[in-house]
Amino acid sequence: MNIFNKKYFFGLLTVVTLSFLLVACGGGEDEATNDSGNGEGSEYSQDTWKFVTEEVKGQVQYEYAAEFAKRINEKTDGAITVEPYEYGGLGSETDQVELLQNGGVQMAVMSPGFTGGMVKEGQIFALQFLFPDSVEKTQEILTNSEALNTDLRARYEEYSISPLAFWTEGAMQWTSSTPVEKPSDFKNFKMRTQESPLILESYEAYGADPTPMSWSELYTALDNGTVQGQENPIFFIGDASFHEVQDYMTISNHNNYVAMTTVNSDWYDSLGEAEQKLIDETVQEMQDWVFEEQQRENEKFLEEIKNDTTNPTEIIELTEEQRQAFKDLAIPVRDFYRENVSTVNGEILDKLVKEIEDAQ
Ligand code: 6CS
Repeated sequence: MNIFNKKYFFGLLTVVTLSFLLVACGGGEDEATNDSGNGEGSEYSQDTWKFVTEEVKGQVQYEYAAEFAKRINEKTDGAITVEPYEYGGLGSETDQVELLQNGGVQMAVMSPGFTGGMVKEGQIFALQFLFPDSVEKTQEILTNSEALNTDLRARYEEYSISPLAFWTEGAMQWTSSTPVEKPSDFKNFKMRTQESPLILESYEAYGADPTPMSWSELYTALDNGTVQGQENPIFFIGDASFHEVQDYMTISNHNNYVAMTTVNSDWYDSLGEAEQKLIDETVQEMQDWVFEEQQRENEKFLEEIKNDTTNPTEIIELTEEQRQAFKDLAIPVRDFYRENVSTVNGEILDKLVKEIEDAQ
């Protein structure tokens, strides 16, 4: 647990204004510490890049930005400093999307779930049971997919956001105040979701009553019963202490939590070839690193949740038959995506489905 123990801290998003000022003054909250030089003689000019994330220290996205900062610092002999920012000081997740778009920060780890109202195609990640059950295979597809890295990227670039990589933070599970084992358990169930309309649609398909909200409000909302459950990878459930205010965790593996490494498109285009290559290569190298990081964190927090006798959580492992009952209701949502969400007649989805089939 840390100060973001998240239950106390997040009432205090009033620090937003102050933090914006800090950003404007270039005051990164945790700059890359292991400066490997002062950049003299480096082929790179002195520069500072701000890198905002939706998570806090110890969680995958923030640790990703910190590792990226360290690598850039080393590779440029200290000429380029990357300042990673934890979630909490720069507004909500959707505020952070705007901040990247208007160039207030240069880089961001972004969850497509918070851009769904804008980049319609990005809602593809809301489709449950689409990616393989193997998280490793999923990471391979996210890394190599042309549908995502070329076609979907182009859709984001219409909004000045360039996703340079897609990666998984692990399989998502459900936590709840009443047991969830079959779709009827979701009937009228108040489910917290991210903002994408298609995520809401996916839970309505189970009969649930989805409510979008920021994760900063989630601990309290679960505690006071405003919502009865939520979905997230295990590391996030444990680190944000959601299990403390939930009685059950269903191992459903119904989807992967996908995050994107993004840059402001105009800023990226304005960089020299050497800087672009530096970023691209480092982002690619980080695909294996982040896979191992999420695996380590997810395993660690599964043990912590199991061993937390003060806040016992009953863990329900769905059988394949039980998962199939959810899958049967999730598959038709793909047609809804094709017909009502996609602006390219589901072409990106069709291509992705083919890539997934080929990869398996
Ligand atoms: O549930 C959420 O909204 C948060 N979950 C994760 C795994 N990362 C950040 C995100 O905002």
